[in-house]
Amino acid sequence: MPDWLKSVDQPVYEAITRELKRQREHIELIASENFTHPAVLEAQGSVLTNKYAEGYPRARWYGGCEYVDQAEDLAIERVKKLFGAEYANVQPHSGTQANMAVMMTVLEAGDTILALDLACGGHLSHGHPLNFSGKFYKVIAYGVNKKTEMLDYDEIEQLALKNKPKLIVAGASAYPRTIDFKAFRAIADKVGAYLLVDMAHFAGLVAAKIHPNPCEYADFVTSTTHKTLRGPRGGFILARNEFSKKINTSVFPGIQGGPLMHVIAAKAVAFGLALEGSFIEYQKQVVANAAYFADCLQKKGYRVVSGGTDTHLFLLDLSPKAISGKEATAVLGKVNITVNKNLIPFDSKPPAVASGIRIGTPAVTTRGMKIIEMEKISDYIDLALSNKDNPKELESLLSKVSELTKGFPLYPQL
Ligand code: DSN
Repeated sequence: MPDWLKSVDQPVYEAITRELKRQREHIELIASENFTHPAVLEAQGSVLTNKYAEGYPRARWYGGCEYVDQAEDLAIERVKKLFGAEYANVQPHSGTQANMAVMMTVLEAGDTILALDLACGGHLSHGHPLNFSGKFYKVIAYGVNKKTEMLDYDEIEQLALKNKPKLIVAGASAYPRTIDFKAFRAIADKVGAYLLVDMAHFAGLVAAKIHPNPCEYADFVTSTTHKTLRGPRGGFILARNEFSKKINTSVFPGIQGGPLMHVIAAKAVAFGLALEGSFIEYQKQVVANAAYFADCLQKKGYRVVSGGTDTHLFLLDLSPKAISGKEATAVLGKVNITVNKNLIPFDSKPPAVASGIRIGTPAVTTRGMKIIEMEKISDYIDLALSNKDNPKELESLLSKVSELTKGFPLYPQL
């Protein structure tokens, strides 16, 4: 860890050191998290944090932007290449801000949007009543089919025909199946709606070309950079050139001031790494690990929502095991396995308790774990949940987890 921090601010240094230790010693299964490359950390911790650069490359409101322009140009060119997009804006500070900028580009307050219900895997920024999207716009939510727990495109079409949304949003935070972008495009065309695909969760899979590319169908594609894409925390927007001016204005000065140039440089590094061949192998392993992991738990009698996964994540319905998502998260935390509680479709429990947990494989795969480790971790999860009131068993599991994580060193260079 850096010596400066240690001597200047001991309490913050300690918090960071402890977090590094936690990341090293825990099995990280939160589907939206990953371990970014040290080169990304270095760019994000660089002197670019000192620079104001409101505006866009070669059209800034501040002097001295020639080198941050280079970084932003690299990020734009690389992300366009990665996804085959005509236009990119890499300034959104987050996925939510990327969604907000797109909505502000094509919607007026009070317009109707059609998006996936949070309870069925949607995201807060797709119309939750407490989020800007739910406050500014009229939100019609689609869900999943009760039997298959998968998107029901006939139902989505019926809702679109009935409610004539101006924008249809596809994409999710907790939906394990491939989304049919072509079907969404056809529905959007039928009602004259714009189509926004939020690919934040599966962007890495798209970049590796092992998942359909929403850029081929959507008017707007938004994403974060830190999930399967394995970059710094942030967002971006892709679209056709015709929307470039309007989106640029929506991001700045619409909803943001100075762009975070250190983060944009780190995004450029992450996009560069994602263009390398090894990124494809990594993403294939992420998906293979998730499928095998879900299978292992199913064989142990757990119910996997929708019967499996096509992506980097799956949902476990714990109601047959008579344990809530909240309790399971706490029990697994005791043995250094990190997950998050999650609503399952048609959940009878409130979001803060939830009947399920969400499990994702991007982070453990970055550590080098393969299906043999997924089998081990599924054993540990089962043992922990079956022995939640047995401190001795939990203690023994903690040592097994510790042995496993030691075999896959994380950030040995830090
Ligand atoms: N909070 C993120 C997730 O965990 O999926 C979505 O933004």
